Amino acid sequence: MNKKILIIGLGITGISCLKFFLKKKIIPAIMDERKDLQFIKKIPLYVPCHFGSLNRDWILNSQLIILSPGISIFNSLILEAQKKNIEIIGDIELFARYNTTPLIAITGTNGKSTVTNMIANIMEKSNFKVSIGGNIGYPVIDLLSFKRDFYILEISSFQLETIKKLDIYIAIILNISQDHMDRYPLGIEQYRNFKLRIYQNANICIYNSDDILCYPKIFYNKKKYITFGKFSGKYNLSFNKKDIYLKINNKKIFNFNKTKLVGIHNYLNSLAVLAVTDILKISKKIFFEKISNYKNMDHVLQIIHKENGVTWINDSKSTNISSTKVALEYLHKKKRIWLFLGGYDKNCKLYLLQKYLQKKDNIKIFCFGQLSKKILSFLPKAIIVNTISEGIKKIIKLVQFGDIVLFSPACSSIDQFRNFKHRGNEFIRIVKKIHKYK
Ligand code: UMA
Repeated sequence: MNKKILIIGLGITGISCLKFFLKKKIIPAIMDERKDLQFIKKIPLYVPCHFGSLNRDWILNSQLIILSPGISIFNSLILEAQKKNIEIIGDIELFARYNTTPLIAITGTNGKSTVTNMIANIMEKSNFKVSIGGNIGYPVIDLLSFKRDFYILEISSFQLETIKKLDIYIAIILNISQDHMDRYPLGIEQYRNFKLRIYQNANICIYNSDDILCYPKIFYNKKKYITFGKFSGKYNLSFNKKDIYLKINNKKIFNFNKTKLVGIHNYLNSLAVLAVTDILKISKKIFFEKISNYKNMDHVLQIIHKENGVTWINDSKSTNISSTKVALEYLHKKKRIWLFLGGYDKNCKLYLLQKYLQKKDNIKIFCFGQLSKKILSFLPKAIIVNTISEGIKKIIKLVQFGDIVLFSPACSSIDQFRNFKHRGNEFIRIVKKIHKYK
């Protein structure tokens, strides 16, 4: 490759791409708007670096740009480069150009990481060699060094912005709702259009047939389509008094109440997983066994402390409204909930929570971060705190036996934290510390 290559963004994606090129004896230039990158000293001196801003000359004089997902293709300099016909791709497209391993790829507003993990667990148990990667936190380029039967990728809308031809064996869209509206000024349809790109070169498309936004815009004869949903689809649910059954083509085959899996959202996730395992002809016995014992990921409805009848729950993975609603639906059974909301403004219709929260008694709201004043404007009874530590200290004096403290912010974390994991770990650390020295 004799092109002048520029990598923009030196987070885990940019670094993985830099390593990939250097291994191939190709020297790209690198650029990041931050100056204080910790690992600058580790970058070989012969790699041209520009830090502290986006350098227009470098961008417009490059021939191939590898854009990190955190930087929008609608950035004005990137648009200028596009007009000059400079090729712009992301790490997923770069990976696709070298990959020969079949892919299972999952997108959706919520549940992607859970479904990625569930599929991997079941396939491993069935003796497939698999690795997971993508938005779940492992850059896809790193997967190329592992020989596997399948790679299972979690792919975000940001990553789908820069794909050109990504051959996928099975592509899944779990659900689509308001998220990242700061990045998509034209609204949810624009966000949806990027999500739908996952179907472009997929052999089999699995989608949620209760959610119209997940439907492909065009159906092709050469592709296979499989549906799942709470009420509709080949794989769906049936409610019978307290029991909730998994049905295939209207035939009950499994009672979710006999498992440790909790929440309708997880039952729906497992329907998509079953569709995949059926394609791969994995036995239902393995599916049932793995699903029955599935434990939530860290930062998803994670019980972190119980004391004096009060349960403290970390749900920091909730970075949008629908995910917080899922948490409240699951927990709100006549218990009083102390809810932490807030963070970075993604221009999503956060006020939609107002109608939902007003219907529920017994929810006390503490808000923090960049969005706290906005939250107060539509939830006037909310209490603003400067830090989560301040909120925890206040709540600990007010809670009573049976209460739940839920950290499910409904917003992105990047105003105060590195990411949702950093935010969740801080919540856990402070809750534990305050209880210890109480
Ligand atoms: N940067 C700029 N200018 C910008 C934005 C970022 O220079 O306008 C620089 C930053 O200074 C930083 C670097 O770019 O040094 C960060 O790059 P990045 O934001 O693309 O982050 P990575 O570390 O490469 O992580 C990315 C994904 N991050 C985002 O999409 C924001 C990770 O998803 C993903 O796990 C990782 O690639 C591996 O694929 C995180 C995420 O928040 C978890 N995803 C969003 C979500 O799930 O809602 C989509």
